[in-house]
Amino acid sequence: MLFGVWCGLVGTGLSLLIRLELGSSGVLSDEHFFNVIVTAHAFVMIFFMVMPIMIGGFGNWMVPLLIGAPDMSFPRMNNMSFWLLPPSFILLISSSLVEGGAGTGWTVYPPLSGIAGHSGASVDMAIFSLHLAGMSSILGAINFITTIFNMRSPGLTWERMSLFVWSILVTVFLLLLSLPVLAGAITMLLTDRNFNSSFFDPAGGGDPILYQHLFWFFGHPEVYILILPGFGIVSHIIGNHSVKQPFGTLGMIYAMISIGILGFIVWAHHMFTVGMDVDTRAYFTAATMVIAVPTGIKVFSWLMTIYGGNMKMGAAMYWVLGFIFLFTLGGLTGIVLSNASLDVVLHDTYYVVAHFHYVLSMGAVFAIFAGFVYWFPVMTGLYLSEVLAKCQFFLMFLSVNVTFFPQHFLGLSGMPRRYVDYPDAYYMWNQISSFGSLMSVFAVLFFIFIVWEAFIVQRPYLLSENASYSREWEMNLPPDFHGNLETSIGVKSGF
Ligand code: HAS
Ligand code: CU
Repeated sequence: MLFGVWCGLVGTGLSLLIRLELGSSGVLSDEHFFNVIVTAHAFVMIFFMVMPIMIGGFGNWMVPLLIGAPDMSFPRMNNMSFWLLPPSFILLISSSLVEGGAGTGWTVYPPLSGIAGHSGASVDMAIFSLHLAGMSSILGAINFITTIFNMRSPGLTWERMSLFVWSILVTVFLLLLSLPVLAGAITMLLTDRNFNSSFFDPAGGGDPILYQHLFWFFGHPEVYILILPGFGIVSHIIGNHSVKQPFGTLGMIYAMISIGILGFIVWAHHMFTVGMDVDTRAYFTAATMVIAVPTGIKVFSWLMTIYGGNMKMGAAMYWVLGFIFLFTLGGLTGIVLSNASLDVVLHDTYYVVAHFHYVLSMGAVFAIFAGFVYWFPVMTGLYLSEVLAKCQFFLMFLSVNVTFFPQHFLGLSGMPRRYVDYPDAYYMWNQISSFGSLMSVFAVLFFIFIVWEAFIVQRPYLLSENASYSREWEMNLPPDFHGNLETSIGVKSGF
């Protein structure tokens, strides 16, 4: 979790560089270097911030507690899963120090990522970085599957298991099934670059579109990998703050499994402009739209849990409500993009950038903030200042909306993504967006201050004051649960 937070600060720094460049028109930096920053920003945020915090951090910490296990199945494999990440991160960062860096975007499409587009070693280093990060995730996934299948406490049946644990279980299956495909694609790219193969080179009978299919067969499940643990955190917090079982728990489980399965059969909605035939585009449009159904089940079940619940409006709940509102907004623009005919004009514009930042910066990141604020007492034995935490939420809510809402307008009026400059017609919305980004950096610094303040002031976490948050409530167990929690959990935390 600390590694993820630290990388998150690196990623935030990179995002501020992007917004500083785009805060005014006229090229201030080297065009290729701009793309190197964009590429590094995406990789750092996806592989070194969201995944390590959600799966590596909250997953490893909370899953054993929530299933009543003393620890994960394979602690040493877990350790290796972690220690693969620092070298992976170092490879990524140092890739931008050799031969001008990798300016390929996180998708690493050939021919730009081929030997003609990037002749130096930087893309090779980025590929090795992805190999290591992928290995780390696969080891983690094996560990979670083994732990959740074998180490649940007696009586904790599948339907009774916490929705957070379910979300991690579905996520790690997606990891296990999608990452090897990415590994294959980037290894083929590596041999194309270095050993004269031509998987993606038409000159040797290959096809660059094949790379896009392989990448997005991984890439689309990956976006659900980024959001599903967030869904779990949100369900968990809503269930506990409303002091009742989450509404439609079984439906939520089926919805997550459906999202996981459907996520594997929609990948070509990222490729509507490559020249697929119209029937194929119709299929991928329809299949993509179907995902709104299980996702709608999640959203409406959360709302129904809040409705009629005995709500405690703590700071964590603010983040959760912000999540539901803004994730839904981002999901709806996703539905817009899933229309192949609309996507022909919107593809590679800022509309796409606005879409994925609503589901990521305001979906995944809001869920991380919610989880951090909610579990902070469990992790440290201390309370955050509720007043400061609520103020910080409003500052962040305002600033990310100021940053990303104008990007819808930029995209609709045709501003392309991954460009260092723009015509003056796009000046106003870009300036506003950059202002919001600067504000959000201050909001992040404010959050660091709040955490520091909690350690200085040392407000203790008293179990007796939290009688309604009994261990059974934490685990989302029904009141008639007669399992054997006491013996299997051991003395682990302040639950
Ligand atoms: Fe997405 C591109 C479509 C969810 C992340 N997405 C991206 C990229 C990222 C990303 C990172 O079809 C850019 C990748 C790149 O670098 O190029 N996305 C969808 C759809 C959903 C969706 C349909 N995306 C996510 C999540 C992400 C994420 C979650 C990460 C956390 N996305 C696309 C498409 C592209 C795309 C196109 C390619 C664009 C291009 O040209 O490059 C769905 O899962 C969203 C479902 C959620 C909802 C909201 C709640 C549901 C309710 C039920 C009622 C709603 C209904 C819909 C019935 C829909 C409340 C009615 C429709 C109305 C408009 C009113
Ligand atoms: Cu997708």
